[in-house]
Amino acid sequence: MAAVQGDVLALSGGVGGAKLALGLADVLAPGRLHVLVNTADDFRHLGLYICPDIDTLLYTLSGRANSTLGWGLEGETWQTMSALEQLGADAWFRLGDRDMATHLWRTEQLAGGMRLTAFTALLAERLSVSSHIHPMTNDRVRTIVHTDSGDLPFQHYFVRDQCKPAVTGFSFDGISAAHPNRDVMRLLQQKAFAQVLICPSNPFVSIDPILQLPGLWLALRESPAPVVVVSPIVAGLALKGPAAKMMAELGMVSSALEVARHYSQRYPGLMDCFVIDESDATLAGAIRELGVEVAITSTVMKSRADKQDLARFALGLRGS
Ligand code: FO1
Repeated sequence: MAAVQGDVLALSGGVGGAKLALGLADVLAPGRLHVLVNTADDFRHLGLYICPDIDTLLYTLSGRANSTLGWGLEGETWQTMSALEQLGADAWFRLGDRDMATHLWRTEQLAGGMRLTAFTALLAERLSVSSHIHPMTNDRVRTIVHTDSGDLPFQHYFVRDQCKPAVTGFSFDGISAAHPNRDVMRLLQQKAFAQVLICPSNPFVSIDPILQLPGLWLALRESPAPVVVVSPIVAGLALKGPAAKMMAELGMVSSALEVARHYSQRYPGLMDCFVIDESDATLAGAIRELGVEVAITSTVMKSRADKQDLARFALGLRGS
């Protein structure tokens, strides 16, 4: 399979996206993968500046991620959390004792004026991650989840309330004034990428916040690189997280076809190829009617080899 020549840009958020990013990092030469990461899940908690999608990606790419949880560190201890609980302090957002070092150091560096992009590059280097990890913006963008019991900051919805409230919509506070990552915009203008990959992350709360940054999705569409999307929904289910539940609550059928429709309606002309799982092969015709090429393979990533196989498959696609 002709491997793609040049650098690759992946858009990712959450645990699902990090899995494909790991497969891509494994099959590409060091330094050829760039990952544009969602930061709209970031929040200040216990006085700490927390960036869950950046940390999940860095821990995954550096082989440190907690394999059971998908987030946080392997072999973690929770002494600080249990001490906070004993004090009656907020302990619903689980910060492991070793993970705490990342939050403490980032909070200190950003308070000293370092930008998130610079700190993320420093952290990647300290974790020996050779891929380029680009926070989607240095500006403050925060996902608000609109539910039938009111508006919730993302982590309150996702962790504190365990995704239980029924969603009615999403908004990204601050996004209209935010600038997309300048390095990535420059690389797009320089036509540095041979392919753009949208990872199987939650379309609403991981990918939309990135694509809706002013000027970004149009820059992706104008770039010569084919844009390949890997469906986060397989046989009507999200493999991790609340995407299928959100779709049902938004009145959408939770299917790969509806994800393709969501992206093609919001970002017309962006997608060149949509990758679906073999179990969804019957949806291919309807997706092609959206004007998108369809590629079919096994998209369920259980083993490391699965991640590498899916990465190789996606990199071999050129789109229409
Ligand atoms: N997710 C949870 O479901 N429960 C947690 O207690 C939790 C803690 C946590 C700490 C650090 C971190 O980087 C991620 C953490 N996550 C937790 C995951 C996080 O909420 C999500 O991965 C993203 O925000 C959405 O993908």
